[in-house]
Amino acid sequence: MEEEKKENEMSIDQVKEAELADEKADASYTATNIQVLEGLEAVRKRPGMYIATTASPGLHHLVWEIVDNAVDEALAGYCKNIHVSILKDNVIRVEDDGRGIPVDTVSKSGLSGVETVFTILHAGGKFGAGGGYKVSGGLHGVGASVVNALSVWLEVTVYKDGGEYFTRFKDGGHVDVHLHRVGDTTKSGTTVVFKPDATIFTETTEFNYETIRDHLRQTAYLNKGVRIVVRDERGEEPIEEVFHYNGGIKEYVAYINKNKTLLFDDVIYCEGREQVDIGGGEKGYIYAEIAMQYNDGYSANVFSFCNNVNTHEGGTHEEGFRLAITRVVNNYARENKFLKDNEESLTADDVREGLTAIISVRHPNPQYEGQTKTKLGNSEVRKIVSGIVGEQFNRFLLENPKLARLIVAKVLSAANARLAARTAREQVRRKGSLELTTLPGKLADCSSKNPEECELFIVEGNSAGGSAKDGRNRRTQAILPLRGKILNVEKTNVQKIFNNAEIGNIITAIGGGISPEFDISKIRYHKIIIMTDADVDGSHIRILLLTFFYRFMRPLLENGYVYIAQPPLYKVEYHGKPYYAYSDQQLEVIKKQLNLKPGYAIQRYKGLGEMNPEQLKETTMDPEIRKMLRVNIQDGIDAEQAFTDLMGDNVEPRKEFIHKNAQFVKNLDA
Ligand code: 1YM
Repeated sequence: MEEEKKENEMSIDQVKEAELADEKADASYTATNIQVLEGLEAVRKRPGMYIATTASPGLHHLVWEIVDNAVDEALAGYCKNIHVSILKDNVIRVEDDGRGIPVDTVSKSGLSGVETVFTILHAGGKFGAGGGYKVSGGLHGVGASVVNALSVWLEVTVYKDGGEYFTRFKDGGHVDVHLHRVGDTTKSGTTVVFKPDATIFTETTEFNYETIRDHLRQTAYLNKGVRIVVRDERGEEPIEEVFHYNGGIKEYVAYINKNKTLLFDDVIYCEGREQVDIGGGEKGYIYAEIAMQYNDGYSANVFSFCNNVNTHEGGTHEEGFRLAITRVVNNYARENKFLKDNEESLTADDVREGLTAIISVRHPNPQYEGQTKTKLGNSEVRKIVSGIVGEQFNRFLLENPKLARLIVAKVLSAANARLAARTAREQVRRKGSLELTTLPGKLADCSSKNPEECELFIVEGNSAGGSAKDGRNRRTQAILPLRGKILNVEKTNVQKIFNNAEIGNIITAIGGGISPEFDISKIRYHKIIIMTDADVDGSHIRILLLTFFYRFMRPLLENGYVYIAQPPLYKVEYHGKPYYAYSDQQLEVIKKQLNLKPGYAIQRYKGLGEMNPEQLKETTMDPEIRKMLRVNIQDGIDAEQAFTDLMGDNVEPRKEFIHKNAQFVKNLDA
């Protein structure tokens, strides 16, 4: 009524003006609409440009994208709870209790805020003046519109200022139901529900609960105070887990170290922020927080993040951290006469030994470099992190002299081990066995010198080694037999590791040295294949080798160069022809197919040594026929825990791991 009256009272000019404005809005709306559909169509045509892969990681990327918007709302201080559910039929629902995405019309696009966010590429949170602090994820951060473009349908419900609003898109972002007010509410927040498009994600549209859970656990650790509930409703009984850490990365470090023996209980925590120009005359803040804790082990575990994205390749934040801890410990050690004037300074690696640390920065304009674009490049970050850690870590040492002494003693012992290892290495080198030109006598090398086509089989036992040598392709396949167990590097210092002959052979054969100097460009094989028996000893040797690679040649694992051979468990001979089974299930299938009577003789391979060269070749080594497992470490932190659990001092986590891995105990020999 009110409106009508007003319109009646408008002057002709006013009416004309209003009509003109409407037309303009219509035109802008139509223009936007065309742009929108072109934009979203581009995403559908080349999804790889936006989400890198349409395989399983890309599918999960959609979830991170929507969750990131909710997390940003939490970082801005408006949202406390985020619920992420996998619904039946692999539909995802993400809910938050923030302000709700704006529902008003955005002048530039002529669309509501919600429609803008979900249909315009890179709309992000930047439209409208004076938006809050908004970081772009970089690796993620492609925006909710990309999720919409790659979904068969997507629904958004916004609860805001007393109203509930709803909109729906279908077929890759076409508006199905325009944003409209559904009714009243007292709630506040945003709910997004979507179903990924199977014509885009051709490999799989099946979400992995563990992947989502692990990612969200990490997100909760990195954003203290945010409560994240993850739920899987696909099974008969729903699964639900809650992640909520008021201690943030301090708790994260303690969690990573939970099965390790600590040097002392305290987690050292540093934080700070600095204002920077972010262009366009606007100012933003760079925040940095660092948590660290020493354990009594020998490895360094430093994990870094920028805007909640794991910077696997490190970068300026890690450099600043390393500079600062090295400087602080050296100064402290010298001033307190733990290090004499004539003694060599402690190195960054000495200071990092046994250190678990998380570095988390937030940057309004991050630059990523490196092969996988996971290396932070912004140079100003180096000084900021170094300044924060330099001052606050130093203060910690001054305020806690007892703990400072423990740290210095630990670092000094690392330095001593390094010096001893250097001497040992020089001795070994003089003897000739570690020299890269002198390959181990036990190695049957291949003739090709092109690493890309070369394979190194590390084989358990001399007899299997002999069969492997005879059954191999001499041009591309090299064999290194191992005698017995190799050293558990998790419980040994560097010096002993160097003096171990089996390890020395592996290092020399592979040819890239070991960390910190490991050089992947020098390795002689791009496939390192662990071939052990299918029994408990074999599993043990395998895990020892993997631990060694993880600690000393990690890039091998990161690049996916390490494989596990899959020898058969059974051989069935039928009318003179061999049939091989690689699992118990497969054996049952073969028995059925061949219609074997019970009691038919079936050979159970106890070890690789029982196979003759021809059999070993045709079941396990021939690239045309064989099946191998590729070892990959997707998440460094989970791998770190798995190795500590398996190889560390505590027995309980090891037992638990073995219980969880039925495969491992199933092959227990009587
Ligand atoms: C389940 C997903 O997207 N929540 C969400 C998103 C936004 C806001 C609140 C928000 C942001 C701002 C102001 C701002 C976004 N808004 C925009 C844009 N959850 C989810 N919650 N008011 C509300 O950044 O200024 C983009 S994301 F651009 F519309 F402001």
